[in-house]
Amino acid sequence: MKLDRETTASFDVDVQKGFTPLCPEELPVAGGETLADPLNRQASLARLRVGSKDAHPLNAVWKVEEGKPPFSPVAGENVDIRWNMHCVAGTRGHELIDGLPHPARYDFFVQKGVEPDMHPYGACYHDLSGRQSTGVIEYLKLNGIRTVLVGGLATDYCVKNTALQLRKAGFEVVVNLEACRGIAEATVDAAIREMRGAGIEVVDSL
Ligand code: VGL
Repeated sequence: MKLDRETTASFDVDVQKGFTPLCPEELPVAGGETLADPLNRQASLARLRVGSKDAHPLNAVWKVEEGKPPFSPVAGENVDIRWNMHCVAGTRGHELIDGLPHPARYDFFVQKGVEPDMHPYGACYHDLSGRQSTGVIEYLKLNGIRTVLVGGLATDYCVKNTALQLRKAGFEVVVNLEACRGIAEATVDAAIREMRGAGIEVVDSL
Protein backbone atom coordinates (compact mmCIF):
# COMPACT_ATOMS: atom_id res chain seq x y z
CA MET A 1 0.00 0.00 0.00
CA LYS A 2 1.22 3.49 -0.91
CA LEU A 3 1.01 5.80 2.10
CA ASP A 4 1.80 9.51 2.26
CA ARG A 5 3.37 9.89 5.72
CA GLU A 6 2.66 13.64 5.83
CA THR A 7 -1.13 13.16 5.66
CA THR A 8 -1.31 9.89 7.61
CA ALA A 9 -2.05 9.33 11.31
CA SER A 10 -1.83 6.15 13.37
CA PHE A 11 -4.53 5.37 15.97
CA ASP A 12 -3.95 3.03 18.96
CA VAL A 13 -7.44 2.14 20.21
CA ASP A 14 -7.79 1.04 23.86
CA VAL A 15 -4.57 -1.00 24.00
CA GLN A 16 -4.95 -1.42 27.76
CA LYS A 17 -3.97 -4.19 30.15
CA GLY A 18 -7.66 -4.55 31.11
CA PHE A 19 -8.27 -6.03 27.65
CA THR A 20 -5.47 -8.60 27.97
CA PRO A 21 -4.89 -11.85 29.88
CA LEU A 22 -2.81 -9.74 32.32
CA CYS A 23 -6.18 -8.78 33.86
CA PRO A 24 -8.20 -12.01 33.67
CA GLU A 25 -11.10 -10.61 35.75
CA GLU A 26 -11.67 -7.77 33.30
CA LEU A 27 -12.18 -8.34 29.53
CA PRO A 28 -9.18 -10.45 28.52
CA VAL A 29 -8.66 -10.65 24.75
CA ALA A 30 -6.27 -13.44 23.69
CA GLY A 31 -3.03 -11.95 22.38
CA GLY A 32 -3.94 -8.42 23.39
CA GLU A 33 -0.66 -8.09 25.27
CA THR A 34 1.35 -8.71 22.06
CA LEU A 35 0.39 -5.63 20.07
CA ALA A 36 3.15 -3.16 20.95
CA ASP A 37 5.50 -4.17 18.11
CA PRO A 38 2.92 -4.06 15.29
CA LEU A 39 1.47 -0.79 16.65
CA ASN A 40 4.90 0.83 16.88
CA ARG A 41 5.60 -0.30 13.31
CA GLN A 42 2.24 1.12 12.20
CA ALA A 43 3.04 4.44 13.91
CA SER A 44 6.37 4.64 12.06
CA LEU A 45 4.40 5.01 8.81
CA ALA A 46 2.52 8.07 10.08
CA ARG A 47 3.32 11.69 10.98
CA LEU A 48 0.94 11.77 13.95
CA ARG A 49 0.13 9.18 16.58
CA VAL A 50 -3.14 9.34 18.50
CA GLY A 51 -4.59 7.00 21.07
CA SER A 52 -7.53 6.25 23.29
CA LYS A 53 -8.30 4.56 26.58
CA ASP A 54 -11.38 3.50 28.46
CA ALA A 55 -11.28 5.26 31.86
CA HIS A 56 -14.24 3.82 33.71
CA PRO A 57 -15.52 4.61 37.22
CA LEU A 58 -16.33 1.91 39.81
CA ASN A 59 -19.98 3.02 40.01
CA ALA A 60 -20.68 2.37 36.30
CA VAL A 61 -24.35 1.45 35.68
CA TRP A 62 -23.37 -1.15 33.03
CA LYS A 63 -21.34 -3.38 35.33
CA VAL A 64 -22.12 -7.09 35.69
CA GLU A 65 -23.89 -7.90 38.95
CA GLU A 66 -25.63 -10.85 40.57
CA GLY A 67 -28.43 -11.87 38.16
CA LYS A 68 -27.27 -9.31 35.55
CA PRO A 69 -24.77 -11.20 33.36
CA PRO A 70 -22.38 -10.04 30.63
CA PHE A 71 -24.14 -8.92 27.43
CA SER A 72 -27.54 -8.52 29.14
CA PRO A 73 -29.24 -5.23 28.21
CA VAL A 74 -28.99 -2.18 30.42
CA ALA A 75 -31.30 0.82 30.07
CA GLY A 76 -29.98 4.29 29.32
CA GLU A 77 -29.30 6.64 26.44
CA ASN A 78 -25.55 6.01 26.36
CA VAL A 79 -25.21 2.43 27.55
CA ASP A 80 -26.34 -0.78 25.87
CA ILE A 81 -25.17 -4.05 27.43
CA ARG A 82 -23.40 -5.18 30.60
CA TRP A 83 -19.68 -5.89 30.81
CA ASN A 84 -17.32 -7.07 33.49
CA MET A 85 -15.82 -4.06 35.19
CA HIS A 86 -12.71 -3.08 33.23
CA CYS A 87 -10.13 -0.33 32.77
CA VAL A 88 -10.92 1.55 35.97
CA ALA A 89 -8.89 4.76 36.21
CA GLY A 90 -6.10 4.31 38.73
CA THR A 91 -5.86 0.52 38.31
CA ARG A 92 -3.55 -1.73 36.30
CA GLY A 93 -6.33 -2.42 33.81
CA HIS A 94 -6.33 1.24 32.78
CA GLU A 95 -2.62 1.19 31.84
CA LEU A 96 -1.45 0.87 28.26
CA ILE A 97 0.33 -2.43 27.57
CA ASP A 98 4.11 -2.43 28.00
CA GLY A 99 6.08 -1.28 24.97
CA LEU A 100 3.78 1.59 23.98
CA PRO A 101 4.59 5.25 24.66
CA HIS A 102 3.23 6.98 27.77
CA PRO A 103 -0.08 8.69 26.90
CA ALA A 104 1.67 12.07 27.32
CA ARG A 105 3.94 11.21 24.37
CA TYR A 106 1.06 10.80 21.91
CA ASP A 107 0.12 13.77 19.73
CA PHE A 108 -3.49 13.50 20.91
CA PHE A 109 -5.09 11.20 23.47
CA VAL A 110 -8.74 10.40 24.27
CA GLN A 111 -9.96 9.22 27.69
CA LYS A 112 -13.52 7.94 27.34
CA GLY A 113 -16.29 6.24 29.30
CA VAL A 114 -15.58 8.35 32.37
CA GLU A 115 -19.23 9.03 33.21
CA PRO A 116 -20.95 6.17 35.08
CA ASP A 117 -23.89 6.16 32.64
CA MET A 118 -21.89 6.52 29.40
CA HIS A 119 -20.14 3.56 27.78
CA PRO A 120 -19.02 4.57 24.28
CA TYR A 121 -17.17 2.14 22.00
CA GLY A 122 -15.81 4.39 19.27
CA ALA A 123 -13.08 6.80 20.42
CA CYS A 124 -14.39 9.72 18.36
CA TYR A 125 -17.55 10.47 20.40
CA HIS A 126 -18.36 10.37 24.10
CA ASP A 127 -21.98 9.35 23.46
CA LEU A 128 -23.42 6.40 21.53
CA SER A 129 -25.22 8.49 18.91
CA GLY A 130 -22.11 10.25 17.62
CA ARG A 131 -23.08 13.77 18.65
CA GLN A 132 -20.52 14.76 21.30
CA SER A 133 -17.04 14.74 19.81
CA THR A 134 -13.99 13.74 21.82
CA GLY A 135 -12.09 16.18 19.59
CA VAL A 136 -9.92 13.66 17.78
CA ILE A 137 -11.62 14.10 14.39
CA GLU A 138 -11.21 17.88 14.61
CA TYR A 139 -7.57 17.46 15.67
CA LEU A 140 -6.79 15.19 12.71
CA LYS A 141 -8.57 17.46 10.21
CA LEU A 142 -6.90 20.61 11.55
CA ASN A 143 -3.57 18.88 11.00
CA GLY A 144 -4.23 17.96 7.37
CA ILE A 145 -4.62 14.22 7.98
CA ARG A 146 -6.41 12.30 5.23
CA THR A 147 -5.59 8.67 6.06
CA VAL A 148 -5.84 6.96 9.46
CA LEU A 149 -4.23 3.59 10.24
CA VAL A 150 -6.10 1.83 13.03
CA GLY A 151 -5.12 -0.94 15.43
CA GLY A 152 -5.96 -1.99 18.97
CA LEU A 153 -8.55 -3.72 21.11
CA ALA A 154 -10.96 -5.07 20.46
CA THR A 155 -11.46 -5.58 16.71
CA ASP A 156 -15.17 -6.35 17.09
CA TYR A 157 -16.06 -3.44 19.40
CA CYS A 158 -13.95 -0.35 19.92
CA VAL A 159 -11.69 -0.76 16.86
CA LYS A 160 -14.68 -1.35 14.58
CA ASN A 161 -16.65 1.59 15.93
CA THR A 162 -13.68 3.96 15.85
CA ALA A 163 -12.89 2.98 12.25
CA LEU A 164 -16.52 3.47 11.18
CA GLN A 165 -16.66 6.89 12.85
CA LEU A 166 -13.45 8.00 11.14
CA ARG A 167 -14.70 6.78 7.77
CA LYS A 168 -18.00 8.60 8.22
CA ALA A 169 -16.02 11.76 9.02
CA GLY A 170 -14.37 11.50 5.59
CA PHE A 171 -10.98 9.88 6.24
CA GLU A 172 -9.44 7.04 4.28
CA VAL A 173 -9.27 4.34 6.95
CA VAL A 174 -7.01 1.29 7.05
CA VAL A 175 -7.55 -1.32 9.75
CA ASN A 176 -4.36 -3.28 10.38
CA LEU A 177 -5.38 -6.74 11.59
CA GLU A 178 -1.85 -7.66 12.70
CA ALA A 179 -2.18 -4.84 15.27
CA CYS A 180 -5.68 -5.85 16.46
CA ARG A 181 -7.22 -8.67 18.47
CA GLY A 182 -10.91 -9.47 18.86
CA ILE A 183 -13.20 -10.87 21.52
CA ALA A 184 -14.94 -13.59 19.44
CA GLU A 185 -14.46 -15.03 15.94
CA ALA A 186 -18.06 -14.57 14.77
CA THR A 187 -18.20 -10.91 15.81
CA VAL A 188 -14.74 -10.25 14.34
CA ASP A 189 -15.85 -11.72 10.98
CA ALA A 190 -19.01 -9.62 11.04
CA ALA A 191 -16.98 -6.52 11.99
CA ILE A 192 -14.60 -7.02 9.05
CA ARG A 193 -17.56 -7.36 6.67
CA GLU A 194 -19.23 -4.25 8.09
CA MET A 195 -16.04 -2.19 7.89
CA ARG A 196 -15.34 -3.28 4.29
CA GLY A 197 -18.97 -2.49 3.40
CA ALA A 198 -18.40 1.05 4.70
CA GLY A 199 -15.35 1.55 2.45
CA ILE A 200 -12.69 0.82 5.04
CA GLU A 201 -9.59 -1.04 3.89
CA VAL A 202 -8.94 -4.04 6.14
CA VAL A 203 -5.44 -5.50 5.69
CA ASP A 204 -3.57 -8.40 7.27
CA SER A 205 -0.51 -6.23 7.97
CA LEU A 206 1.17 -2.98 6.95
C1 VGL B 1 -14.45 -2.76 24.48
C2 VGL B 1 -16.12 -4.14 25.16
C3 VGL B 1 -16.40 -3.31 26.22
C4 VGL B 1 -13.35 -2.48 23.50
C5 VGL B 1 -14.72 -1.91 25.51
O1 VGL B 1 -12.41 -1.70 23.83
O2 VGL B 1 -13.40 -3.04 22.39
N1 VGL B 1 -15.15 -3.87 24.31
N2 VGL B 1 -15.72 -2.20 26.36
